[in-house]
Formats: sequence, C-alpha cells, structure tokens
Amino acid sequence: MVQEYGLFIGGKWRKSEGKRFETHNPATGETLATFPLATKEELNESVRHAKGAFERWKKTPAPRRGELLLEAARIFRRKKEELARTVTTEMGKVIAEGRGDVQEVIDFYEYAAGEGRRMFGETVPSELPNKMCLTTRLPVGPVGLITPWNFPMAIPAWKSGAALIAGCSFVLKPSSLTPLCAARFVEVLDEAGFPAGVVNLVTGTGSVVGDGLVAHPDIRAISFTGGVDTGKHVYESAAKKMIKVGLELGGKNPIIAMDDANLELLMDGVMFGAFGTAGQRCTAASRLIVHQKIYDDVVDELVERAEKLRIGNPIDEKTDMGPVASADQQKKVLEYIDIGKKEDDKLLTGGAKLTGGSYDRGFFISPTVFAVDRKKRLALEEIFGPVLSVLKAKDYEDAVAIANSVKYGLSSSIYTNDLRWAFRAMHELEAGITYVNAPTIGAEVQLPFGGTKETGPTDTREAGSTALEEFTYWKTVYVDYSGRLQRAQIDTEKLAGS
Ligand code: UN1
Repeated sequence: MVQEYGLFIGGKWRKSEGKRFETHNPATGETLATFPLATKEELNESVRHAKGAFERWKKTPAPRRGELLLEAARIFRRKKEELARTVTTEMGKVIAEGRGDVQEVIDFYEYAAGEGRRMFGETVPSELPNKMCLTTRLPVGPVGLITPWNFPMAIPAWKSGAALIAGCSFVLKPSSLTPLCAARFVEVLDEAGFPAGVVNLVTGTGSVVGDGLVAHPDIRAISFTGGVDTGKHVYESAAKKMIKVGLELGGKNPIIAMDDANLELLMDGVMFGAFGTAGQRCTAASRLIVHQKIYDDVVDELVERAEKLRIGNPIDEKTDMGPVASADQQKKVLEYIDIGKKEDDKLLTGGAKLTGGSYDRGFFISPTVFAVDRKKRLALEEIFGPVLSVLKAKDYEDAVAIANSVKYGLSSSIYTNDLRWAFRAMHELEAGITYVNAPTIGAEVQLPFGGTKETGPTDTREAGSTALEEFTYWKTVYVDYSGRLQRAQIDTEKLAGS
C-alpha cells in the first residue's frame, strides 16, 4: 500500500490542503509514497510554530539540547538498516552507500551533541583594568533548510544537527525526489523528543516552499545545498533580507594522476570517485587529469574497469552502480553525453542509456568515459552523473592549471608519492577540500565541508567545528567591574603614562 504522508508542523503530522505528488523507486518505477505540495498558508503556519518554539529552545542549555541529539543518534543507529533501505529505494544509491548515508547522520548527530558542551568562545584581555572581554555564540532564530536528493538523510542531518545544537528551530524543505527519506528522518527526531515546533517538515515546490522560506521575514538563515543557478537565486533573495546564507553548490572535481602514482590505488580511487553514487555527489570525481607519461596505461585500465561494473538494482548487495535518481536526471546526463559526441570528444566507453529487461523500468546509464580536450564543455561543466572526462597534462603545473580552470571549487585530489607535488597541490588547488592519494569523495563529519568560487561564495562551512557558523552570530561582551567610567582608547593613554 502506498503510504500518504502529511506535513510535520508544530510536533504533529497534519493533513494538507495542497495537491499531492508521488515519490518513486528510480530502479523499478514503483510508487513509494505520496506527499503534499504545501500551500503558502501551511508554510507560514510552520514558520509560526518554529518561531514560537525558538523562544524556548534557545533558552534550553546547549548540553541539554545535546542530549536530545544523542538520543536521536541512538535511534538512527538502531534503525540504520531500515533507513538505509529507504535511502536506496528512494534515491537509487547502492545499499552499501545507503548505509553510509545513514552512518553519516549518526556520526554528525553524535559530533553535534558533543558540541553542546563546547561551543567555545574567547576571553580576550581588556586594555583597561578591572574589565573583562569575551565572546559567545547566539542562535540566529528560526532557520530554513533546503536539501537535495543525493544525500537524502546525511545532508538534512548536517544542517539540522548544527541548527539544533546552536539553538535554532527549523523548517526543512527536502527535494521532491526524496521526501520519504526526509519524513523518516523527521520521525526519528520526533521519537527522540524534540519539543513541538523545533522540528518542522514542509514538502512542496521550490517556488512556494523554497522561495517562501527564504523570503519569510521570520526566517533568519537559510542553508541550501543544490545547483549553482538555484543557489544564486537563494543568495540574492537572502541578501535582500540581510540574513545568513550557507550555500553548498556544484563541483567539477579533479583527480590529478602524477606519473609516479601507485596505479592500482589510483584506479580504485577513480572508480569509486567517478562512479560511486552513479556520479551524483557534489564531490564526485568528474575529471581525471593524467600526466602524459602514464596516460595510455591509465585510459586502458579505466575502460577495462568501467566495463566490468555491475549495473542493476541498488538494493542487491552485488550491484556496483544503481540508476540515476530520476527521469530528468537521466535526460540531463544523456544530453551531456550527446554534447560530448557532438563536440568530438572521444567516447572511450559507455555513453548510452541501458535498456532491455529490468533496465527499462528504471533510469540506468552505462558508466561513461570520454577523452576530452581542456576547453570542451565536458571538461568544464558539472554533469552529476556517471560520466568521467579524462584530460592529458604535460606536467604538474599544467595539471594544476587544468584543475583550476573551472568555475567550481569543492573537492580535489592528487595521486603521487612525491611529497613536493603533494604539498604544492594542497596549497595550489583552488578547492575547499584536497585529498592526497584518495578520491574526491568521502568527507568525514568532524571536518569542515564546503568550497570556494561558485561552489560557495560565502565563508560558511558545514560539519566540523565550523558547522555552527551558519546558525549563530557572535556576541562580544564587555564587563567593567572598576566601578567608574573607563574610556577605551582615551583613558588608556593616562594608564600608559602613569
Ligand atoms: C554531497 O555530495 O553533497 O564527501 C555530499 C562525500 C560525502 C558527502 C557528499 N561524505 O562524498
């Protein structure tokens, strides 16, 4: 039976006045559940609840807030397998990665829970006697979280975990491709016992719910992960309100393969980086930049390995790569494959929709590798699918110049055994993340995650010790216990002379 979900507002699942949409399994076409397209009034209602709850939640001591996050982490751990199956069934990543998605939720909720007992500020000496100066973080208010389908539990967890521990209430608007994952996620938070109104889930369109959240006067920060075009739109609207905005946008992440690289290690990394999650990670390795000396060997090995991948239903443990997430996604990736063919990029393997038998029910594309010239669209634009562009570089400098020639700057990687190349790459690659001898994917939650250039123009970073930045502002406090007026910059001169 197809389950009908409502909206989660003010601690209750509620019916909606809006029309409904379905969510499907991208491997089989099966309908999984239906969800409301929330109306503007319903969105406003959710913000009203978030606002009311914020007043109490911000006064709850942060270590107490942390206990609830820890309780949620325990429930996520207990339900890991069931939730992983929901991720795989609704989004299409292979089950091992579905488990990884949920593990990232557990990891981050545990990490954020601990932050409740840290959240460090600074104490700084005053220039005047009997005066103390310190900084402390305060929550910005109710926030809006707009999340994508590719990590349908992990990304809502990064955003909500940081918001909650900071003392913010939130309204989550998930991608319309993965509302079931979001609903299951919110069910756990409800079970963990967050006060009514702190956690709200509103499904619906980008124009009503997404835009409505960004523009709502009571929403004080927006955290958005998704495409660059939508990200720019969110950034502009948020700027009009002068609110905080965290943006994690696209990537065209390079792996540089130097001529001294361990080839076996390199190939393992490239396969995982390029075809893991069917290439649908912001961090996916979509360019392999190879030193000319090893280019032919790398290309041969790559084609051989890509052709051995088992493509099929991602719930089957033996499957290496599942479908892409939707018909639109499949169309977009196939359009890029056509662009490659039209621009005379050399198709080395794949390059087609998979058809016949059970493939016809889902959105399958064969793992695709193109040899691409550095100025071509396939070398520069994000594809978000199982398509890898291989480029040839003359030497280290040339490889880095190619790597930095795109508008994005999320993740990057270099395979080399030479410390000099490795250390130079750490400094010279224009990206928020650089891996040495590992692929571009696989960020851990206790470190900052984010990019530079058009990947994320703001200075926020998700996860790690920086996660709080998106949801807090700094308060600087001066306490003068001298009992008289002491004027900074003025009375200090007297002191120096006395
Ligand atoms: C994303 O693709 O938006 O580093 C997130 C990784 C994962 C997170 C990716 N831990 O690949």
